[in-house]
Amino acid sequence: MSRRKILIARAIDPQVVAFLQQHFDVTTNAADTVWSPAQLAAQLQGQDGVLTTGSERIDAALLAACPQLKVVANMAVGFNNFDVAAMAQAGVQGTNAPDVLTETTADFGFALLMATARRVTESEHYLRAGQWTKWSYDMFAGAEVHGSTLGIIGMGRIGQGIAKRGAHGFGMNVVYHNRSRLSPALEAECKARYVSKDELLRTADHVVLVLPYTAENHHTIGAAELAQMQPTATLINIARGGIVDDAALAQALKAGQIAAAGLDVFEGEPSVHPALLTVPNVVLTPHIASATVATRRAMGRLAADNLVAVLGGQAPLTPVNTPDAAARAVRW
Ligand code: 8YV
Repeated sequence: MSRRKILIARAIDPQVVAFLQQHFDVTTNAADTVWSPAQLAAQLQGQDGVLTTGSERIDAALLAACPQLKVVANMAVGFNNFDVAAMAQAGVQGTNAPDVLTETTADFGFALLMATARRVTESEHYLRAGQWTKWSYDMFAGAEVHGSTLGIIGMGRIGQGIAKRGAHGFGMNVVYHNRSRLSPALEAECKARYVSKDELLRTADHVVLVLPYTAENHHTIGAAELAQMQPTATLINIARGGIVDDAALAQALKAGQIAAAGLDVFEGEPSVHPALLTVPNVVLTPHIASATVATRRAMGRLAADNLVAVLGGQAPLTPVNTPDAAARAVRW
C-alpha cells in the first residue's frame, strides 16, 4: 500500500516533523502561513490526515470539500476549533492533546496570577521608563497571594494542577466551581471546596478561569459577574478568549471594579481589544501557557502518535469523537 499523506497545518517542532516523515508523505507549511478556510481546504486535497494547532476551523463545509480526509489531530487540549458533531457525521476522527501540557499550563496559570497580584510587569515598565527615582511605602503594593482565597472556575486537569499549587505551595484557601463536583478523594487531594459560581465570585481574592470554550461558556465572565467580584480581586484567564467579555473587563479595570487581570487568551486573538491595551492593571501574554520547548514537543508528538494510530488502523490515543461508521467507510 502506498504511504498515507498528511498535512501539518503550521510550523511545529522539527523532531515531530521528522517522526511523521518516517510514517507518511508529509506536506508542511514552510512559511508558517495562517491559512483561510479556503486555503486550508485547497491544501487538504488528497490528504488522509492533518495535524492542526487549535485555530484551524474544521466544520461541515471543510469536510465536504475534503472527501479523503480521515483524521484531524489537534495539537491542543482544547478543540473548540472542531465542529465535533459534523466531524462524527462525516466519518472523520478528531483527536486532541491532553495531559502532556497539564503541569506546564498550571505553572503558567500561577505565573500569571503572581505577576498580576504583585504587579510585576507594571512595575517593570515603570522602571524601564526611568520613573524609579525614590522608594515609597505603597509603590506597586499589590494583593497578597499566600493565605488568600483562590477561586477556580473549571476544575479539569489543569484546574486541579492550579489548586494543588495554591493549596500546597501557597497555603491558599481553594474554592472551585465546575459543571460537576470532583470525587471526595480528588477534592481532598486538591484541598478544594466546591461552591456556587456566585459564592466564588463574591469571596475569591483571585479568580482563575480554566474551563473549555463551549456555546454555554461564552462570556461566563461579563459585566454582571465582574460586579460581583471584590474591588481588591484579580481575574486570570488561561482558558479561551470568548469566556470573558473583554470590553466589559476593560471597563471594570478602568473603573476599579476589580483590582487587576492577567490574560493569556483573547476574544478574536491575535487581535486584542484596544481598551485592554490602555489599562495599566492588566498583564497581557500572547497565548503561551503551554509554551515550553518540552511541552510543545510532547503536544506535537501526541498529535503525531494519534495520526500514526488512526491511519495505521488502530484506535486513537486521545479521541474527541466517534466517527459514523458508514461515512467513515466511504473515506477509507
Ligand atoms: C495551545 C491551548 O498552545 O492546548 C490548548 O488548548 O490553548 C494551547 O496549549 C494552542 O492551542 C496552540 O496549539
